[in-house]
Amino acid sequence: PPIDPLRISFSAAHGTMTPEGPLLTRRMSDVAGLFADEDARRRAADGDDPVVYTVAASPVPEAAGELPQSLTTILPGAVSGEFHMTKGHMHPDPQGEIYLGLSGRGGVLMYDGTRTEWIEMEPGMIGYIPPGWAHRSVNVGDEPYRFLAVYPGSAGHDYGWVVEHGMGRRVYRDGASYTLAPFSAA
Ligand code: S6P
Ligand code: ZN
Repeated sequence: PPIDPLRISFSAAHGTMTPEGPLLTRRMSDVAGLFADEDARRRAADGDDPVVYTVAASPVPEAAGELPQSLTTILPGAVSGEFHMTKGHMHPDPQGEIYLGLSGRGGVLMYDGTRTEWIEMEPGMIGYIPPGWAHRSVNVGDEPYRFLAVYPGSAGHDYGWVVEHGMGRRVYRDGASYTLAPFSAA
């Protein structure tokens, strides 16, 4: 059954949602194969194993008809120059999603198997992800990058698609900015 109406607060400063649902933490040891330089990723995992990103969620369930929300925080950093990012996924039930930038500087990399799109994100900006586009978020700044996601509860998450097809590009530090390089397998 659908849940009751909810009033939810979220913090752009802390990356929290209240009331809160499950909290996910992805450390360097959780993202094998994500960065092009897998040896450097493993060294970081075997070292202080830094957090790459966290995902806080509201209690709205991932169920048909509902509109769950989550708040992702990508910590600043890079692996051999490749900026911290989320694993990235495709919605197996092709449905759109919106991202609202809350703090920091980042972007959404999207890939439909042929075309790549990059949308720069900053506080107050909406990034729209159409159905059929895999999406990955990247922190290109030097402070936490945070965004709120709102997505259909029946969309699902297919991580294997990205492992198989890649994301079209990789995002590297380039001086004080960034550059998009052709995708290379890890
Ligand atoms: C869900 C939405 C986000 C991501 C989150 C983590 O549809 O796109 O909440 O789940 O940014 O990324 P990922 O790729 O590890 O799920
Ligand atoms: Zn998604």
